Amino acid sequence: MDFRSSEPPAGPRDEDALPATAAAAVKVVIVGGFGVGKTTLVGSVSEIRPLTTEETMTQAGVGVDDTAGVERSKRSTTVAMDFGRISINDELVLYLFGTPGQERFWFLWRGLFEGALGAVVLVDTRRLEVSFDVLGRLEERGVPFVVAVNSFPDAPQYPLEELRGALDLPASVPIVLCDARRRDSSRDVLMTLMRYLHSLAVTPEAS
Ligand SMILES: Nc1nc2c(ncn2[C@@H]2O[C@H](COP(=O)(O)OP(=O)(O)O)[C@@H](O)[C@H]2O)c(=O)[nH]1
Ligand SMILES: [Mg+2]
Repeated sequence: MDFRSSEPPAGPRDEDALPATAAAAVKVVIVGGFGVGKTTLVGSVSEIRPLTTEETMTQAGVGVDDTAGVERSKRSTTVAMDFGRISINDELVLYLFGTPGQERFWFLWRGLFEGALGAVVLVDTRRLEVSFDVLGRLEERGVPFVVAVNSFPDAPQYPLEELRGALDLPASVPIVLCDARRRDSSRDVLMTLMRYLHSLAVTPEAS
């Protein structure tokens, strides 16, 4: 019997396997208000096919999900979470969990933050307020985070220090610009978080 076929083999792909050298796996959570680019960031940076639980937005979301100011192409919304993986080097692997920003999903937060070392908060300068609740919740929980300002073309641009003031962020919290659609930019955001977590571990009073 001839088993040759043009179909890809079933089961895990080689690139999905964890490198044999991986010594540490770290859980990182990507949060932010509705439509700030969480699913996009996890998708652009993940080396495995990202798992995403996007649902087409239905009438049920009308009046609940605030789509004002969101890209016109935003036709789906994350109902549970995004999941991806990125190897920072041969030994360190990050597992990324994108969580929905809508208030009706707060109940998911407890489980999602279990064991998380840190978080990335994505913000959209057209709608800073959609990320306020998320920032407050992270501060309450004492989860270390960095802020990434996602660049939408028509979004107003402010100096980062002005945004720091508007978001009421302590001077020690890193704030960076990013384009969540670009892998290198999303990777830089994660590297900023890793450097920040490292600095906190070395000098805990910096937080
Ligand atoms: N121009 C631009 N569009 C983006 C960027 N990030 C996300 N988008 C678009 O914005 C919309 C919302 O992004 P999505 O990742 O679904 O947001 P989420 O609700 O936070 O998961 C989508 O249509 C994306 O294609 C970005 O950096 N620049
Ligand atoms: Mg999403």
